[in-house]
Amino acid sequence: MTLHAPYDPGNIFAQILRGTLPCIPVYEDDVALAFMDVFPQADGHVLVIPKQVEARTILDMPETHLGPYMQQVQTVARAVEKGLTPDGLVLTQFNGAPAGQTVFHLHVHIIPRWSDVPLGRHGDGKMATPDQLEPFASRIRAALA
Ligand code: DGP
Repeated sequence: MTLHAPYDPGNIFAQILRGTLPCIPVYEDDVALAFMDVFPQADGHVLVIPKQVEARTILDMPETHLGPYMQQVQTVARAVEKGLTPDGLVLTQFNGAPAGQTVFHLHVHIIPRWSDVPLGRHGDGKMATPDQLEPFASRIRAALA
């Protein structure tokens, strides 16, 4: 995959947006959907993706959609902080395969950090089960309520 390529509507996150693949959601409005990452680098690792756009990377994102989307990234980041009380939060966003991107629909990772817990590697590790993810999702949802 190159940095510049046509948007593939069959990508996993597009399927999640269409409802043809499941996810564990924490937040949704007209602008963005946030859900648990199934390969979490830490407990409570959330992905926030924009809706109503076919943007593979930050470079493709229409300017008029970027501001509202980033506002919702902040909304979810605040809820992760309130719900899980981590010591820190890492936000990451990869553009192009050489940069580490594996799913080609724009997304921001929100990764809680605790001082004494090492960060898991990006794109590594075991797939988490819904039972493992749901307790963190419900605390984030409660923080958004
Ligand atoms: P990136 O490598 O930045 O493109 O991030 C893609 C992330 O998406 C990665 O952390 C793993 C996660 N992921 C991959 N497939 C799925 C899936 O089917 N569902 C969910 N919830 N996350 C996925």
